[in-house]
Amino acid sequence: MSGLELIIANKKYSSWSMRPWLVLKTFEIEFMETLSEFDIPNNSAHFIEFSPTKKVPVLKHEDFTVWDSLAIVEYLAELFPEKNLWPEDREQRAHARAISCEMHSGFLALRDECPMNMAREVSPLALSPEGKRDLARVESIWATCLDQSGGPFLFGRFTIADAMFAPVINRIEKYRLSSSATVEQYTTAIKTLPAWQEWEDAGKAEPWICENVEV
Ligand SMILES: N[C@@H](CCC(=O)N[C@@H](CS)C(=O)NCC(=O)O)C(=O)O
Repeated sequence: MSGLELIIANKKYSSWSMRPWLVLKTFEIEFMETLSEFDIPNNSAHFIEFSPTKKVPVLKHEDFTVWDSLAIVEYLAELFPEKNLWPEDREQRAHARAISCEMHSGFLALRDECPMNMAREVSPLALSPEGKRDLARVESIWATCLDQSGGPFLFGRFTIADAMFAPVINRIEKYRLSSSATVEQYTTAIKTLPAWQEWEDAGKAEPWICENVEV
């Protein structure tokens, strides 16, 4: 099936764009990619041309538009039921949805203090107490899932839940936030995904710098 277009922003910085992009690539779903650069001085006002929220990602399916990363991946899961983008087991699927929703609506301190940045030089950053709590919760989610599934991904094979958490791998690496065994194990799984490598390489090659998120 074609007719899908994913509109994203800079691969260096746009963690919400990365999530559905990783799902599309990893599940080998054909799509067209359109990158619309951030325009920070003008508050990315041009995003309104394709996004009702003025935010990315946006998925266009012929003349239908879905915005918001989680709604997009849910739409893809319905469009391609045979690909099992969520775990097949009902309880695991509910678990995967619960942690994906937790990621989508939470971890604000961790996300604010350590913006995703594919090209950042690795250098340590001291998290606030709230940031540390967020990180501890993420690590506990990963440890529980990997223990239960046996890895290498949260539910054994790659699912939407992994895409939702993938940008945290960049944050942990670039800001040297943790070297726990769980993080190391999960980092290896995520970073060996061909889709991750493709995104990271493209992000590193981008010439645009957004000073406001260069921490
Ligand atoms: N809840 C939204 C968040 C989207 C979002 O914040 N996207 C950022 C880029 S990663 C954006 O478009 N920022 C532009 C702006 O806020 O002006 C989602 O999950 O898609």
